[in-house]
Amino acid sequence: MTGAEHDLGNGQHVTPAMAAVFPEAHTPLSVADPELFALIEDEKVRQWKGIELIASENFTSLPVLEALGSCLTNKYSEGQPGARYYGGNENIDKIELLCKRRALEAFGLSPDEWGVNVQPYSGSPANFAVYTALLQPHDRIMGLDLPSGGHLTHGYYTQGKKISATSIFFESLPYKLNPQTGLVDMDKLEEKATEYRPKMIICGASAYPRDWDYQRFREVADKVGALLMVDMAHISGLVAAGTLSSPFEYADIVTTTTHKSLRGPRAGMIFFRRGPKPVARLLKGDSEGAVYDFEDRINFAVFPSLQGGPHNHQIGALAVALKYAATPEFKQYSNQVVANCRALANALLKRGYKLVTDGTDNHLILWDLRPEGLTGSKMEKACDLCHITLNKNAVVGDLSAMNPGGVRIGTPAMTSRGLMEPDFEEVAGFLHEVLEVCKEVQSTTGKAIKDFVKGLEGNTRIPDIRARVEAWASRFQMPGFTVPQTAASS
Ligand code: DSN
Repeated sequence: MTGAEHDLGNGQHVTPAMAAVFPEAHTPLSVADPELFALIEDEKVRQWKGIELIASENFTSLPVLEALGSCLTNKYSEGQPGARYYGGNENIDKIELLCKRRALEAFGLSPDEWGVNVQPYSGSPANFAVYTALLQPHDRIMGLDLPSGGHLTHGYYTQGKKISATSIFFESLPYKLNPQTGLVDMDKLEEKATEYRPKMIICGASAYPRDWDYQRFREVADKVGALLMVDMAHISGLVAAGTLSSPFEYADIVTTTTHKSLRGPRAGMIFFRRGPKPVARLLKGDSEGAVYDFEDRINFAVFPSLQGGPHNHQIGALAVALKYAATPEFKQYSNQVVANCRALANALLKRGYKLVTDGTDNHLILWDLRPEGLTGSKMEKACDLCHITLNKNAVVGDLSAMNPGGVRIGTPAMTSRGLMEPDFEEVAGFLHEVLEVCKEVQSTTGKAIKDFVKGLEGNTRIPDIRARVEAWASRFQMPGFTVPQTAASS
């Protein structure tokens, strides 16, 4: 042994040979890389002292973080449990099977009717794997338009440019919101689908404050002979908890990320139907008694078509999150996410502000800032300076996502820190103050964003709001990690 620092306890030690080739093998991050360590500590403080309102973010748990930082990251395991391309997967197989079992249980699914692939690295690869598996190049798809709240991977393109790979490799015709109500225009969707005859209809969004009429989507899909894929990434935690309606009765395929309302690690899943097809879902070429053939096609699309080795640390961490997603406490959490969102919405409405659809059913609201003479970018920037994190977002009637007229605000992350309805009324108070500053600044600088940002930076109310936001937010505990002692006592 070369020194006390190499004694690992339990009778184990770092040998001189290992120390020579791998000196940091057992060194804590704080010693091995103080520069990166300090940046992570700074990020912990940022997360703790701020009000986190990005609707797609959440704070995960210590056991999820532990599994993410475990030795599972070391292992290659291409293929499926029991049929891998490398040896040494006896433990990884058990972990992936556990994760799949828990995924089905969390959403109340029978393995006779549904299967799941838990290997997608995240939501975008999951969606592209579905398209790769079930569509031919240039097949037609229909998804919610991005300026209407849809996701890039649902086929987004602009007048001059195909933006998403989904629109590069497939023909995409978006459906939209009804400009009067801000709700998905189901009649128009049906009319367009009847003419366009898509091979797949994609239901789901990144910025939609209401629940979905899955039954109507199914009816349209059946009418035109399309597959129905539901991307429930934003709401999967609320679906698992039963807080929102479930798409599984109606969908052929359901995809999701796992780090949003589900509160797991950053990863993705694809659920696919198994077993005999109901007569109403027989597609052209299917005979009666046909069975779903999605499983092999989807597994093959994930690997070898699109991905390499699964990220086993993510799959292990996801198994942990799914265990908790099936508990009564998670149901209570999800109900609170929605109750908090309603409280926030009502507090803003009471102040006379305009929300898209005048409220919310789920974890997010879309605040239309156009009646205030502001853009989403300005509010986002001002909030950032006050240590409130949210994002600019298109609101119904915006033609482009580049200069949107509103902001998207979500409650999953702060609900994980224990905030309740009265706390979100205080959040509305902070947002109101920031908006007032924006108006005041714009009245002196004019509308140009460069001048506006300069005006914000020189505004004396901002440091005061920031100090009060930080003092307020740091009263709430952080899940998953302890804040650095120096920050906690400052
Ligand atoms: N970027 C995510 C969101 O914020 O909605 C979706 O992928």
